[in-house]
Amino acid sequence: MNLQDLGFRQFFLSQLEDFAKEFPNIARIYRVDRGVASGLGAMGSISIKITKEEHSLVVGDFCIVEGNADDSHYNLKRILDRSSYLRRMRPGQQKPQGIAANIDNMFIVTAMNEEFKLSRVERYLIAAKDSGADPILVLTKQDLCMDEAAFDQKLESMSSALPTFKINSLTGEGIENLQGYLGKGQTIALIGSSGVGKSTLTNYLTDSRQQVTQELSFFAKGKHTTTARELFATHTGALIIDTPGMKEIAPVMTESTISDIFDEIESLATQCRFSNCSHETEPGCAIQKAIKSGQLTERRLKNFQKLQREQRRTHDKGYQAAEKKRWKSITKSMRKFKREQS
Ligand SMILES: Nc1nc2c(ncn2[C@@H]2O[C@H](COP(=O)(O)OP(=O)(O)O)[C@@H](O)[C@H]2O)c(=O)[nH]1
Ligand SMILES: [Mg+2]
Ligand SMILES: [Zn+2]
Repeated sequence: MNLQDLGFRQFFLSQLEDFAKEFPNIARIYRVDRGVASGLGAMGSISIKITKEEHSLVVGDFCIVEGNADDSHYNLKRILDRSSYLRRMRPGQQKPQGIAANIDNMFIVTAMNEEFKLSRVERYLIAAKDSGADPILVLTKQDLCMDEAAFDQKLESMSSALPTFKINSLTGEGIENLQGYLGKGQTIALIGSSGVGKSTLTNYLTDSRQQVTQELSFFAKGKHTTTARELFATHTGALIIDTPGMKEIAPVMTESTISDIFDEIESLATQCRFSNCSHETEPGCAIQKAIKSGQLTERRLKNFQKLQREQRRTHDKGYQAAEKKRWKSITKSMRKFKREQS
């Protein structure tokens, strides 16, 4: 297997200390299971033992392994620095969970029906920003869309210049327009809610029978098919990672990634009369003015503010400490109240 065809390039090459020695031991991870990962490299397809400490390994990683084909026991020596890293927060956990690495383009997949929500797309855009991969919006089930004009209008209210493609994965219509992202050695990851058609698109592009769509497996097992994140090769030599359904991604957010996605709101805010404007009822509010004139939607402002609150709640230690203190004092006064009542 040619490493370049696996997505290996200068960025990774420059991390090698001894090219001649390390080159034969480079593998790209195409599947991760408990305790073992599957990799592909010059040595062919291999299994790599992973210990607890190495559980940060994700699909798409490039790594250096140790071992040989004879005893088929490869060990992980080193994970190469990632050119991009898709990750998410999980409820009740402090540390983000890695999803996939070294992705060039992230396909945000959403269906052109009731499933479609701009606020969800904006959430995915923040996840893409955090990952370092370039986002592409892929709208599936074009055949089921009743009012395309209304749909386009919705899309326009999102200010970013996001490359957008409408497809029908059952017939393949529109998929040819994605070819620019599907060249040899290019890596893409599909993310989106369960049922939007990620596996169907993956199947169309890979023509593989390893992956069956939900519909087929429904009879077989009565549950979803995409159980593991896996890297597949498309007809055109691109590498594609399908992800099992994530209902709503909780991206790792910073003030700056949110500002990047909502940059027009940030720049409007600088034009408000008061520098501490809450954009509600203050006179001279540039944001309220933009909403009245139809330049900005109320929905977008609301989502922006919601994400900002979420960001502070999950990532801002000072905010968390203040909240904790506030709740402590509420609980205390409630106890006092109860005591006085009895
Ligand atoms: N009409 C229509 N149905 C589609 C399209 N793409 C996928 N589907 C159907 O949507 C269902 C869910 O697809 P699947 O690929 O399993 O979704 P996933 O959960 O995102 O992987 C299946 O029944 C597919 O046949 C499309 O473009 N048009
Ligand atoms: Mg699927
Ligand atoms: Zn304002």
